[in-house]
Amino acid sequence: MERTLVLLKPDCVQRRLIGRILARFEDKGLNFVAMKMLQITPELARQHYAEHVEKPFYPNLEAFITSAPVVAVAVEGVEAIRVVREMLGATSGLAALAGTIRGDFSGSRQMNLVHASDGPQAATRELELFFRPEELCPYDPLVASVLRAADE
Ligand code: FUP
Repeated sequence: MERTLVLLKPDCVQRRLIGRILARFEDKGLNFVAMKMLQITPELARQHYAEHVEKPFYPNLEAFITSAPVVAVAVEGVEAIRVVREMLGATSGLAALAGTIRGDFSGSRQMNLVHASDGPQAATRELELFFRPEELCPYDPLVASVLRAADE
C-alpha cells in the first residue's frame, strides 16, 4: 500500500470538475484517507513547488496556484503513486494521452487541473505539508475483496 498527495488545482475547482475527477480515483478502487479544501498561500506554494521556485515560470505558477481554493486529497492504494501519476497523464494537457485526466480535460501546461506526487519521497514530504498525522482517516474498505484477489 502507498499513499500519495493529489491536489485538485484552482482550474479544477473553478471549472466545477471536482466531483468528476475524484470519481475517477474512486472508480479505480483507490481510497481517500484525508481531504480538505484550502487556499494555498505564497509561502505554502514555495514549499510545495520548492524544486521550481528558481525557474522562470514560477511567478506565474504561484499566481495560478494561489488564485482560488484547491482540494487536497490523501489517496491510498496498491502502487498508488505510479497509478495516480499515470491517471493524470503528461504535464501538458496538449501532450497528455486521451483517457488520462489531463488528456481528456486540459489543453494547457499550467492549467492542467491536478497535481500528484512524483515518487515516494515527494509523497511523504507533500502529505506532511498538507495534512497533520491526526487528519488522516485510514479505514478497511469493505469492497477490497472484490477489487483484487487476495494473493495479488
Ligand atoms: P507535474 O509533475 O506533471 O505536475 O509537472 P512538473 O513538476 O514538471 O511541473 C509542476 C507544475 O508547473 C505543473 F503542474 C505545470 C507547471 N509548469 C508550468 O507552468 N510551466 C512550465 O514550463 C513547466 C511546468
